[in-house]
Amino acid sequence: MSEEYVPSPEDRFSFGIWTVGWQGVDVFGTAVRPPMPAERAVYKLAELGAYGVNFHDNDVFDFDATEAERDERIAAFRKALSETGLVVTTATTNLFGHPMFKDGAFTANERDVRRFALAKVMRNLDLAAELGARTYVFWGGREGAESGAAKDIRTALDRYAEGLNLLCEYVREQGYNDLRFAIEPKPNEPRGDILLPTVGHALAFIGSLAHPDMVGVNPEVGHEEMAGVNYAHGIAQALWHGKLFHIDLNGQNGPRYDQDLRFGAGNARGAFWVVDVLESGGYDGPVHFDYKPPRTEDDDGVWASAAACMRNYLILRAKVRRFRADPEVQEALRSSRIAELSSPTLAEGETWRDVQAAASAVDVAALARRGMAYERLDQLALEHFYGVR
Ligand SMILES: [Mn+2]
Repeated sequence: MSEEYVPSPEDRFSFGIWTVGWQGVDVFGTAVRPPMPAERAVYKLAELGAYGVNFHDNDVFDFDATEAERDERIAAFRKALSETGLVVTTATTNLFGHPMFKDGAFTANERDVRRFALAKVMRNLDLAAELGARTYVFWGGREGAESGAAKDIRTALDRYAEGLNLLCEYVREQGYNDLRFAIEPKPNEPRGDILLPTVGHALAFIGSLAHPDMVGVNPEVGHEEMAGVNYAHGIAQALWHGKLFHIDLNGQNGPRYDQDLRFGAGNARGAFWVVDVLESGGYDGPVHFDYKPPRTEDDDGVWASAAACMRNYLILRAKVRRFRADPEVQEALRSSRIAELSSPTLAEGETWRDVQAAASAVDVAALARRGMAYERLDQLALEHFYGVR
């Protein structure tokens, strides 16, 4: 039975190098674990059954590395990738760690910061393309403010769009045709309020860009739940727009600091519906985890938590499949008229006139009396989730 929960590269699980490499530095405490070279993360993740990795430029080499150091670090990373067969699915830029980015990168008030940030991205786009990444993520964690007069939000959005438009041009002119951009929303932390706080804000913003077809979203479970919204609904809407380019799976217990728990922890029942949406089709990117092994863990704990992300996904996938295949569930779905929502409200050839004319024939009292039977349906889902069916 437990055999089916063993990850393999066909499952397309991927991890950020920074996840298992997190040293546990937080607002109140210093590092609890030693630095982890990117290549060690690659070898260990391959052993655990992962398929790919995602990296920030400064996960591989330091911000102030010399050219020789940069080359040496990239060579070690590359060697680990070729020896393990792990794929670079995704890459991104660290535009938040260095003190120069204290007021943001693309939307920093200081113009020189913005120009440096764009050059830093372009340099890592070259490396990302060389390593075969298909998605390039933008998490604008420092793009925001703590106070009202500090940032003119409409002007900041002008600069945000200007930056992404320039980078789209760069990718097109360099001929990196396989590369797409994905914006990762977050409501707050590290800034008091971050620009593009939710999936909805990001989707609306993308529509105003010069090359909207090149840009999608990378929603993170915890970030949406920090905003109190339903992650499964968020990714379903992103799929509906054709914009779910990437996902960041992890765990969170509601609106509080960004917990970055392993996937399946935190809002576990929410995770069941997340897997249900992903398994129902339409998402073709890697099943990517962006979590942080808690500060309480030593090196063994780091790998236990990484393995658990994949195992929990496979456990939930098996449960979701059993739920969908259960004849009693199928009968309950019929009782709740789930399939009826697929019928367009107007029949072919009808107009508003037909709807208007038919209104008097609708049995209002009968519709008002009839229950939707969602409680029975949801109890079946819960029982599959609890493991008693
Ligand atoms: Mn997070």
